Amino acid sequence: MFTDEVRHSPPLPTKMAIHLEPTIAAIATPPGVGGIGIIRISGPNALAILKKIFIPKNKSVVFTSHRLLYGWIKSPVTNQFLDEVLAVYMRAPHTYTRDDVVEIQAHGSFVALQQILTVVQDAGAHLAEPGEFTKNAFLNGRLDLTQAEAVIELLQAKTGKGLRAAVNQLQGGLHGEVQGIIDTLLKIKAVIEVAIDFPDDEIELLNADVLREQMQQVADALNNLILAADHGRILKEGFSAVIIGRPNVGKSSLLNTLLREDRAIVTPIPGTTRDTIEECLDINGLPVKIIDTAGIRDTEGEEIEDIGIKRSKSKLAEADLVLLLLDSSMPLQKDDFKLIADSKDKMLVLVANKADIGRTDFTDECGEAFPETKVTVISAKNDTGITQLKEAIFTTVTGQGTDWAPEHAALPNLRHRASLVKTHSAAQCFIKSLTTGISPDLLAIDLQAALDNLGDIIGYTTTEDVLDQIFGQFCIGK
Ligand SMILES: Nc1nc2c(ncn2[C@@H]2O[C@H](COP(=O)(O)OP(=O)(O)OP(=O)(O)O)[C@@H](O)[C@H]2O)c(=O)[nH]1
Ligand SMILES: [Mg+2]
Repeated sequence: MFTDEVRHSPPLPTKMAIHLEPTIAAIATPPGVGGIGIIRISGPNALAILKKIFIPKNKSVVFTSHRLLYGWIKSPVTNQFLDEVLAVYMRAPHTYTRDDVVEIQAHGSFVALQQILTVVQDAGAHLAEPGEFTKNAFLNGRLDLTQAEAVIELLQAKTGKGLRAAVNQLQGGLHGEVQGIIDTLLKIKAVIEVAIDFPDDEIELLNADVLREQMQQVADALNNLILAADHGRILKEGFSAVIIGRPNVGKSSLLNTLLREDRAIVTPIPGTTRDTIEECLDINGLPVKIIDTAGIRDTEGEEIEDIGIKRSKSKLAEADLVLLLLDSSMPLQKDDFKLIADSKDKMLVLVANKADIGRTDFTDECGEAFPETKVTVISAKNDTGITQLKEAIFTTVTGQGTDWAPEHAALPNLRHRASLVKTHSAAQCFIKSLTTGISPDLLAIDLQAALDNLGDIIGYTTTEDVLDQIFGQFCIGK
């Protein structure tokens, strides 16, 4: 997989050029029983190791690159045949890591795979660290850091939109945007450096208006990426939505209808739900953690219900979005008004449930009571209005219509965002300094700060600690 070259920036950091690694190996498929399981070996001795442990069916076979071979794995120590396998040798650089790679497709028994891995280690491979294959791909310059991070996002994507965003980043979407800004900054840097080298000609060489305009374009591009990071967070990590309301308004019924399963107990007895129930849901491509809660009301000191209500209130405080459920079959109650007041700092979707037995003037009553908030009318029991409710949730959270598709653009993550914000402030300092007529040497400092921060995103200047943190998030074998 992923043996194709991905678009890459020209200059490699020095550490990439001097990178030498041992041959590493790991089980690349998840633990458990599967039809097949894959062991991946990467490094200069990958082929030598394969030759030591693999007995091809066709004895005269040549180990041609990227060709699948059939045979058996045999332990050179015990001479025991371990499994019937397919094996492929892929010669560098057209591989995932850009080193020589061997993949052995064995039967998907975890014990059998462990035994083969032990034999591979006996033949000279080191056990790979989590993410070490991808880290080597990065160090060897096949992927930049944003693309390596895209691999994690691809593996962890919760929805189709999240997956498409990861693929876009893996194809170099974010890399291209950042590299474009770096290229502009390098052009500005060239002008500043000439001005530093020829101070007498400073006035003619430094056309402040042109430089200011160029840097303003950089600042605008950075701003757009910072905004896109906020979209990316919603799209990749999702948000939490808590269903809140008086007892018996149909909160658990709504949870069950959204999940399309009988998850929570539903009864006509007010106070049925005592504990909170959390489930994951895909709402128009956004990952949502949805939480059903105990109905909130003034109780007469019923201990268990009181604990449940306390939990409901703390979930209300933590959640990103509140789905406030009202019972449209009866007039608005004092507790409804109280709950709306409690949700005033939250993103709010007001839902009138029980439309099938609802009062005809209920929406008018809501309109008068809460003129600022639109009400979505549903019947959780009869499964009506649910599409409209999902749309209301989507637009409230994203501020966009349901055709919103940010996954096709570059979506920086929080790490990138922090560097973009620093770059933006360096760009602003540069513009300010130009206006006040500061010397080219000082302008060069702001410029270098901007370049270094962008270099951190791509991985040109990223420290070992940050790299360890990023690749530590991977699983072993990736
Ligand atoms: N007619 C009608 N009844 C509904 C609807 N939604 C829920 N109900 C009924 O209302 C009653 C309470 O439903 P639940 O889903 O348990 O309500 P809840 O808000 O979770 O209640 P608590 O857990 O006690 O706070 C049950 O009898 C449901 O069948 C609806 O859309 N229409
Ligand atoms: Mg309930």
